Amino acid sequence: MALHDALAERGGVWIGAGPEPGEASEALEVIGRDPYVRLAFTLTETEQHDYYLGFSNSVLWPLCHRRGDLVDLDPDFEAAYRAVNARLARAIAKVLEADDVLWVHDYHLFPLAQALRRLGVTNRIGFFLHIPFPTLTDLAVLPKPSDFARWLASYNLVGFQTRADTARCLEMFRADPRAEFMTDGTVKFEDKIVRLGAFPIGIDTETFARDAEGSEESPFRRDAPEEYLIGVDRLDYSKGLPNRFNAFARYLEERTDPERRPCLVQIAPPTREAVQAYQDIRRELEEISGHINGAYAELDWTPIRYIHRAVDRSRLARIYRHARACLVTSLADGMNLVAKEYVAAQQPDDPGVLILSRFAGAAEDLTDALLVNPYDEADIARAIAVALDMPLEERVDRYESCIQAVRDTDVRRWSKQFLAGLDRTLPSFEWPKDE
Ligand code: ADQ
Repeated sequence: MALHDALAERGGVWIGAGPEPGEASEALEVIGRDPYVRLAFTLTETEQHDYYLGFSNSVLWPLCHRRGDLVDLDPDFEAAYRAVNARLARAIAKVLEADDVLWVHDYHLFPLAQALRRLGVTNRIGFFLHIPFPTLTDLAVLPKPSDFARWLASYNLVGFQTRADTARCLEMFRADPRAEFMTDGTVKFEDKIVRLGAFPIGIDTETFARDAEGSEESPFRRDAPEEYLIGVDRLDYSKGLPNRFNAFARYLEERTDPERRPCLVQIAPPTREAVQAYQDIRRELEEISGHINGAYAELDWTPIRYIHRAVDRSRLARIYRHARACLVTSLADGMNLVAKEYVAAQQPDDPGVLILSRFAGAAEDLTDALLVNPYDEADIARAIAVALDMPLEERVDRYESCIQAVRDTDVRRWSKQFLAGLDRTLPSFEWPKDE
């Protein structure tokens, strides 16, 4: 959505992986022209397995989300990752024009700029990392952790979600004797100069708020739970769903008024189901929710409604609006847009309460949410009790602070600030060669 708006406004070309695996090709295929040109590159079946599910989602994703135990160091994965980035670079180099600016997104493409520079590409290239940047200890899980510095230094500008991510990346460069810190805040690495910075991503706040207002009727057609909390996450082990469910059970166990029967509505569509860790988390959650419903349900009350599929966005906005609280309990998360969507969807004169993990990037900005330690189920259970009993005045105060932070990081501002920052960096053909 963010990039769609930026491209439609500024003009440009979108390049991404095609929807289906096919034959490896050195060319990009036009898959759309309106409102901007879209080009696709094709992954083969093997690359889909080794590059996408393999190195991207079974090495880099767990590594960046502090799950070194889930990293699969199959050498074929690493080889496919390098090969796909090199082939994509060749395909892009063929269509790139002299004054084009490239904006590369996310962990699937860390080495793309290095591969492009090797082909002689001197255009400005920016990179935005949507997920957390790893610590030095996390990086040490990789066979060649020092690659990261070279990959990143090939960009002109590297953007992170938070100041904490930026600090971790600086720490990586600080630990590398090849890096030098320049007085203008950039990092010189071998013959390259890179600028690093935090560009917290956001949502289209006004559109989301409008969608939420759409209709005052309940988003549930019938049989609406009277008082509910909402959770919306891709079904991913980084999102802290087992601890959320267990904390909710703990809240139910400890509540002083047994007549109070809130419901946790959890919407969690499956992703990356070919990866074992995702099959495991799905099974674990089904067991926990079945167990909790078995223990606490009454004939007219189901404590956890667990919906295992995607929900239409405007309906989602209304579900947020009617929820008394939203639970975001990620163990690690780049930003977490659900937190911002929930705030944007609230009714200003009677808002719900955001319960937010300290380990989600969003906690750096939404400091007046109810911040919790997601590893501490008692802490989350306490926050649920506090949220459900919070007086109106405090809810409004917290909401006003949070909505301000959501507006300040609106997605349009995010893309404008990043691209303006990239435009200000030195084009690479002006890089000082020797000093
Ligand atoms: P994700 O890990 O996917 O994104 P998040 O930021 O929460 O996490 O974004 C999920 C999006 O999908 C939200 O817009 C949400 O509304 C939507 N969504 C989730 N479940 C849905 C459902 N069942 N039906 C409909 N919509 C659903 C990665 C990083 C994050 C970072 C984003 C953006 O992991 O940390 O915030 O990129 O940079």
